[in-house]
This record gives sequence, structure tokens and C-alpha cells, in this order.
Amino acid sequence: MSTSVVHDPTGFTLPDSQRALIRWMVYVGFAALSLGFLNGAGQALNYANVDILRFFPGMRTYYQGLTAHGVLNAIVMTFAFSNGFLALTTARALGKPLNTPLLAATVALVVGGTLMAGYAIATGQASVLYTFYPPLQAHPLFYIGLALLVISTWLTALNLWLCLKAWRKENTGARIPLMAFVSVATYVMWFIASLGIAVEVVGLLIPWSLGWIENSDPLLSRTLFWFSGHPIVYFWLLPAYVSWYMMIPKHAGGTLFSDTITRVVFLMFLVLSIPVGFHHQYTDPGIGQGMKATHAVLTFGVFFPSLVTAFSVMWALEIGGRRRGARGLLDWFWKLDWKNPILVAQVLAMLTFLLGGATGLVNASYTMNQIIHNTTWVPGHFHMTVGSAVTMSFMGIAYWLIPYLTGRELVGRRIALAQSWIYFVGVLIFARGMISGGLDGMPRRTALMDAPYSKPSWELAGIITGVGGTIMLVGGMLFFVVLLGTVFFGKKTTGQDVPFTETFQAPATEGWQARLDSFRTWVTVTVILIAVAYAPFFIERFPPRLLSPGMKIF
Ligand code: HAS
Ligand code: CU
Repeated sequence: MSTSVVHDPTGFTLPDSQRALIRWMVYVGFAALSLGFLNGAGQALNYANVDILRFFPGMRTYYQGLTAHGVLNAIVMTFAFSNGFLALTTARALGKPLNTPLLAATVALVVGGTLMAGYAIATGQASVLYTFYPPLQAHPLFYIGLALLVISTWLTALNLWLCLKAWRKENTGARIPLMAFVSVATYVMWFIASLGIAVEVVGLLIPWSLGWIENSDPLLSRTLFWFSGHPIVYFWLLPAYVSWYMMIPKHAGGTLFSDTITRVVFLMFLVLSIPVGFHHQYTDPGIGQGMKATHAVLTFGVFFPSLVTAFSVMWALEIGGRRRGARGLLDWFWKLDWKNPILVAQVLAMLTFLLGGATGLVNASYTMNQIIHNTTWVPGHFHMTVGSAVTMSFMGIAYWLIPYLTGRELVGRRIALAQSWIYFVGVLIFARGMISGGLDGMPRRTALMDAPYSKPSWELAGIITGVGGTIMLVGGMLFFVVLLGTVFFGKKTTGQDVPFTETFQAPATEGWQARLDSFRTWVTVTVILIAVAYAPFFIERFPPRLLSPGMKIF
């Protein structure tokens, strides 16, 4: 148990040009997040009967604000951050530079895509929410912008693949360094997953919004959307997991327990993330019960690697706490370095994710889903996953990543610490409001302030939601104080490295474990499982039934 392995003793540093491109990618992501936060507070306050959206320039309706909130936070921020972060982790782990023109093209696509979709949303021509279900119809630039954003992730996938290929050529037979393996696995999963949304947007929605085809097929489109729409949540989550597995042990002073288990977890996400999309469509007509049940069972399967993660990461934290002097059963938790904002943001993220995971199980349970579907319970769930586990982890990562990318020391550690706690408390209050309201039938995605109906019990739930959302905004804005302070006023430093952990044992070079690195095998398994879970529906639904004319309601 004591032989430690340093992953990459080569002392590789990323070329300055690539560091600058990654920096800009991350800036774009965080710029989107800042606007997304503002819109989020507007949404939360809607439930408390307070309308601040009307003070936002150009904002016409609640639905326009909700679209901006979802697209900026869940698509632009996450894509931009992952494109930058996982490109860096891959290059660092392999000790190889990336492809600069590809990286530059990726940044250009993220910027161009965001501007196009942003234009359509800002001018009120795309108030179709981030799921853009037809027959709601948006301006063509909305769909084209989204397509460019998806293509930016493909270019990143290609960049990682080229980097890995070059490394393999020089290291025949060697195991892929763990941090590169988990980063590449994330993008392999997402590349396959994104094909659904690509077919939907390019094959159906862009031609329809341009008037080349007259009508839409809502059920087929929704199914293609959720083919990508469930795995996208793991595409948001896995960069945080890369940090929890590879970096948190280092920040906590611990060590990652098992190389093999970590690889198996990421491979389970590759294989199981996609064939579960119908758990978003339990109430959709036109999909067989048997298919829905299959997806329900597989959803419980994809729950498992997160459970394993909880125990692996907890053990790494425990080792860290014990090395800092903890003796009892649980005091390792309090012995962690609670003054380190990088660690604190992410440990608090994990704590909210325990609740995010638990509410996910309720969603996945076919019959219980009937009670909470389309209620505010669902945004309650996803703000304890993407809205905190992921977002707070990205903020925690930023506390070393921004210094790494800018060559400047972090400014405002105390503000950073306060920021994490405020956001954490805020999101728990917010989610408490949403969850309780949802159990009482409070509808999601509804301008409740203007609704002619209400229920007395929604009032308190709405107020709690509004208060929590406001606290989240304060926590979120303090993050930007730290960020801007660091970028503009941080003391110049040199010589930082990407912080990542060792594992107790080096990966085995022979036996079954070596087979884990064969992406070809796992992609084959993935494709077979997808065929089992989706082929019956798509065969039955082909050719598309283009019957629904577009609607522009808001
Ligand atoms: Fe979900 C709806 C099921 C995870 C995001 N989900 C959504 C939507 C979003 C979303 C955005 O089955 C709404 C989409 C829309 O607009 O309609 N979800 C699940 C399940 C999981 C899950 C089973 N969701 C996520 C993640 C998301 C996310 C992750 C974003 C990042 N979700 C559903 C279903 C629906 C749904 C249905 C449809 C609902 C409907 O009707 O519309 C699981 O993957 C969750 C597994 C998580 C765990 C927790 C592990 C905990 C860890 C932390 C460890 C803590 C430590 C600290 C180490 C098993 C790893 C230790 C310290 C101590 C002292 C303890
Ligand atoms: Cu899902």
C-alpha cells in the first residue's frame, strides 16, 4: 500500500499560446455564468411574487429570462469550462501539448455560437427554454448557435484524441495516465451522446426554422433531445468528478485509493449514461411501457458509479483528515483544511450532491415520478446537482485554475471562503422551497406571478425559493469579485502546476485491468446497449411524422 506513483514526472508545461486560449475559453464560460446568475435570481423571485425581470434591459417575459438562464448556465458555461479544463488535464497528464489551431477554432465556435444564440434570445425570438421542444419555434440563429457550441465540444474531443494518439505512439503498451483516461472517457461519452441532439437540430429544427420543412415531429424531437439530454448532465458532472478524484485528494492532503475503480467508474458512465433518456419521458405518450421500464432499470445502473464515487472520494478525504491528526471515527471531516477555498467549495458541493443524488432516485422511480414530474421538485433536484455540485466545483477549481492560467496569485481567500458558504446555504434554502412546493404540485416553468390560479401552500414555498435564490446570487457575485480581483490585481507568480494526486498503486500493466484502456471495446459495448434501448423506438418512429406547425407564443 505504500508505493506511491507520480503520474508525470516530466515537468511538462503547457505552451503559452495554449494557456491563453484555455484562459479565454474559461473566461467566456464564467462571463455566461455571471449573466446566468442574474437571470436565476429573477426566476427564483418570480416564485416569491417579486418581479425584478422587468428591470432587465430588453427582457420581455419570464420565459425569455428562463431561456437565457438555462442556456447560459447549463450549456455555454459548462461547455466552455469543460473544453478548457479537460483539455488542460489531458495535456498535463500526457505531458504533451494540444493542437493549437484546433484549440483556437474551439474558442471561436464557443464565442460565435454564444453570440448567435444570445442574439436570438436577447431579441425575444427564442423564448423556447433550454430544452427547445417543438412545436415551440425559435429563430434559426438560436439553433445554429447551439449547433456551433456542440461542434466546439467535438473539436475538443478531437484534440484530446490526437493528443492521446501521439502519446500512445511513443508509449506502446503503457497504461494511459489516469487523469488523461478520465478526461478522454468524458469526451468519448459525450461525443456519442451528442449525436442525438445533432440529428435533431441539424436534421429537423434548423430546416424547420428556415422554412425548408413546414412542420415538426414533437415526440421524435423530444426523444432525440433526451438521447443527449440525460448524458449531458453527466457531461456537466464528470469534469467535477475529474477534480474530485484527481485533485481533491491532493488538496485534502490524502491519496486516491484505487486506479482501477476510478477507471471502472468512468467506463460505467460511458456505457450507461445514454440508454436512460426515457426517464425524462415517463409521461410522454407514444413510447412503450416496456421501453420506459428498461430505461428505468438502466437509470438505477448509472446511479451506481456515483455511489462508488461517494465512497472513494470520502476515503481520500478521510486519509487527508487523518494525516492532519484526526483520531476518532468522524473527526477527519472537521480536521480537513477548512481555510482552503479550493477544497471547501468542492466539499460543500459534495454535500449538496448527496441530496441531489437522493432526489434523483425519486425522479427515476417510475411511479414516484408521476407525482413530481413538471413540478418545481425537478428544478429543486437539478440545482442540487448542476446548480451546486457542478457549479460550486467549477468555482472551487477556478481558485487554482485562474491563478494557473493567469500567473497571478488568488486575491481574496476569505471572500472566496465566504462565497462558498453563502452559496451553499442559499442553494439549500432555495431547493427546500422548490422541493416542498413541488411535492404540493407547484408547477415548474410557469410565470406563477401571472397565473390565474394558486394554492395557499405555494406561497411559503415560493418565498423560501425567492430568499434562497437571492442568497445564491450574493454568493455567486462574490465569486466574481474574487475572479476579477485575481485577474486584475493578483500578485504575479510563476511555476504553478496542475495539482493532482497519486494513487496507492501504479496501474497494473498486465491482466484484465490493462483491457480497461481499450476505448474501442467500451465504445462497442456502449453502442450495443444504445441499440437495445433505443432502436425499437426509432425504427417504429421512422420516417418522422412532420405534423405540428410551429408556435411562437412568448
Ligand atoms: Fe437528474 C431531471 C434522475 C443526477 C440534472 N436532472 C434532471 C434535470 C436536470 C438534471 C437538469 O430519473 C431536469 C431536466 C429538465 O429540464 O427537464 N438525476 C437522476 C439520477 C441521477 C441524477 C438517478 N441530474 C443528475 C446530475 C445532474 C442532473 C448529476 C446534473 C449535473 N434527473 C433524474 C430524472 C429526471 C431528472 C429521472 C427527470 C425528472 C422529470 O420528471 O422531469 C443520479 O446520477 C444521481 C447519483 C448521485 C449520487 C450521489 C453521490 C454523492 C457524491 C458526493 C459524496 C459526498 C462526499 C462528502 C464525498 C448517488 C458523489 C462526504 C462527506 C461526508 C461527511 C458525508
Ligand atoms: Cu436524466
